[in-house]
Amino acid sequence: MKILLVKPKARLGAVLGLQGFQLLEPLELGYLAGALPAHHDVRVLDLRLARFENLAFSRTLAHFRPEIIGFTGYTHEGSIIKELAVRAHRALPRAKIIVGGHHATVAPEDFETDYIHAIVRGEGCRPFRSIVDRLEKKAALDGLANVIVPGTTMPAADPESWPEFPDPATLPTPRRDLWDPNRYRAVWTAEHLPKWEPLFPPVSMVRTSWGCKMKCSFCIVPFLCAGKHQPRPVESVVDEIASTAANHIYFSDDENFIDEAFAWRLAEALEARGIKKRYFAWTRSTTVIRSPELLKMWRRIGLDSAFLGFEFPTNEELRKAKKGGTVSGNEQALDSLRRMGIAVHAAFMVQPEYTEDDFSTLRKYVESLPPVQCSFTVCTPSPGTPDYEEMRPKIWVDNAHDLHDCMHPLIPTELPLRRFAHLFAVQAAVGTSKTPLRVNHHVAPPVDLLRVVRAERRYYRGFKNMYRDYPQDLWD
Ligand code: B12
Ligand code: SF4
Repeated sequence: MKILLVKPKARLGAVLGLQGFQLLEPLELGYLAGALPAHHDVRVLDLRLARFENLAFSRTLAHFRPEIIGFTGYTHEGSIIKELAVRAHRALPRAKIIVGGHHATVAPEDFETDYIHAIVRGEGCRPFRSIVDRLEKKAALDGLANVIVPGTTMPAADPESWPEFPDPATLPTPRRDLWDPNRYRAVWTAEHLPKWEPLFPPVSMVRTSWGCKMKCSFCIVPFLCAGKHQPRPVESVVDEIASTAANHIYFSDDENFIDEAFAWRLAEALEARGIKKRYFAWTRSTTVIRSPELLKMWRRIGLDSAFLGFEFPTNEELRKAKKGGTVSGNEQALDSLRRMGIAVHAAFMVQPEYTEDDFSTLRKYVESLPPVQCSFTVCTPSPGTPDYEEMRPKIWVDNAHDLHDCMHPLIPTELPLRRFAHLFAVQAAVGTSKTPLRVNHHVAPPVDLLRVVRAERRYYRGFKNMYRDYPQDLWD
């Protein structure tokens, strides 16, 4: 069968701003394609790469004429997917339209329409293969695990009913042959890079494990993975990394080192195979403090940079968010990683209730840190979680899902919205000024420096103009 897998292009300026720094492979679509028998003709259409996404979509439909179209998407892309599905239905009324991904998992009811034929929740490989098998035999789609056929009963909306993640050993190898690896690049952070080393190398995204054992109150991951961390078989990860064309690997785990034994085995296996790549990983301050030798080992095999959720500049906020760490612990982890030569990406969150003083506290705190790459989001519970239900009566817009990019406040801000957006943008600018390669005056190719300047401007503008995504009466 002819199968088209589509990743939509976001509309929110804040997300597009972030994309100026990182545009990563559509890994989820590679997994789905990898799960299908080889006789199908599968294509990936990543609309993030298109200047005119509607045109690119219509052209592909007209030339390829898929019989099955699969859409992936985050919550802020839900409406965009529905619009694309309508266009696909009009152009190819006989094509079957399937949706999956994060929004389909947390809010499947949003996709209950006449022109969507199946909604897949949770991990999609096995359900998607079953759907394609059934469609090939012209059979109905009812009764498949984790597949909802619109028009039939929707499952309960609480996280208890979310599908469990399967054993990662049963998952296929993602098909990276379906896209051009050179199109996917991310700004590469490190404490020091050799002179003239490019700042935006081609990057492959690899997942070594699923889930996290922690239960930070703001995070959706514990719900998605039922509180479990499940690593992949070491050999399959090593084979996948060895086979990627890119020299730079961005891990898309939730926490790369939380299972120490697995992380040791993986590092040793990569070293034994003589694989020399550069890595970016996600971890916690508590893990770094607990396992410095493990981090040193990873540094030895190529870990350039690690993501740490600093979240807040005060212990009171960290306690409230059940982060299980402290401000001094974050600083200790930062110091320890820097001494190993590993750069830190520190992620912070602001709250809609933030006042001028709170922003000032965060700004001063970030300014006081040693060189570090920073990012900022607004603390926003995910649809489907108890925290979201608690917030729901206070939501001040009709289209909350369209604004759910963790950068738009969904409840009234204490400050006037335009002022909030301004201070948020200033915060982002303070953050970018601290980046290690900038502080250390890395000598980079001029074209890359230009790209950084452009990305920073776009990122800043995306934050500053965020208030325009709301009805005008909420601006001031
Ligand atoms: C890595 C990551 C990123 C990376 C890169 C993602 C990318 N490809 O561009 C970066 C850092 C750039 C990023 C950015 C953002 N991210 Co992010 N990210 C993640 C993370 C940690 C892993 C995602 C991933 O790659 N998984 C690996 C793939 C293989 O798995 P998957 O996407 O889940 O896909 C499987 C299933 O969902 C299903 N499936 C998916 N699509 C489809 C389609 C069909 C047809 C079918 C049948 C099945 C199916 O099968 C897939 C294969 O197993 C998740 C957390 C998590 N645990 O999921 C957050 C997460 C997805 N991100 C999130 C958000 C909000 C964002 C941002 C919008 C905000 C921000 N401030 O960071 C931005 C914008 C990204 C965008 N383009 O819109 C949220 C989404 C919440 C939601 N309800 O939508 C998550 C869940 C984090 C969170 N804690 O809330 N992210
Ligand atoms: S440690 Fe990270 S991934 Fe795990 S629950 Fe907390 S925020 Fe989520």
